Amino acid sequence: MPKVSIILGSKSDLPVADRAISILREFSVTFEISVASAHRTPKRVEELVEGSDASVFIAIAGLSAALPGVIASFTTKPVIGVPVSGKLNMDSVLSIVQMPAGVPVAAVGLDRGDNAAILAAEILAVSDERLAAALLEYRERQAEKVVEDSKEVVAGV
Ligand code: RP5
Repeated sequence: MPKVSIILGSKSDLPVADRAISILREFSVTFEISVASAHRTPKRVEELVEGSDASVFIAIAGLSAALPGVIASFTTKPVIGVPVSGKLNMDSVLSIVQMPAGVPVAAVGLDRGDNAAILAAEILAVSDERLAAALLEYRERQAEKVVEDSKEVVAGV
């Protein structure tokens, strides 16, 4: 049973989804992935959400990015929206952030499929000790890299 459902508004959003997929694979979090558009295939979005056993949704969309909000309208499971960059950028960011009261969507940064996957893992880790330990180790590795980077910068000046 997949723990995370990734839904893309369009196949063109795949590069952003790839960032999420590589993080989910790194943490051995099972996922399913599909393409469904809030505007072009609204019924398909409803069917996918209502038919999914996933615990967390990651919705990736650009332009007038209604997809995360529409997914949230069909479920009380957590929905993480990933705005996809384009000509304007603020269009997708605001479409995802500015949800009306009562139907929240968590928003990560522009094209940040990786952060969406980490946040999904953090949500799942509340009841998964293995995942919580893996996330802690990931943070420690990040911190070590900053220290190593600093040494390299100092040595190169
Ligand atoms: C959005 O419109 C999609 O999520 C995508 O980011 C954007 C462009 O879609 P395509 O015209 O490339 O299918 O709905």
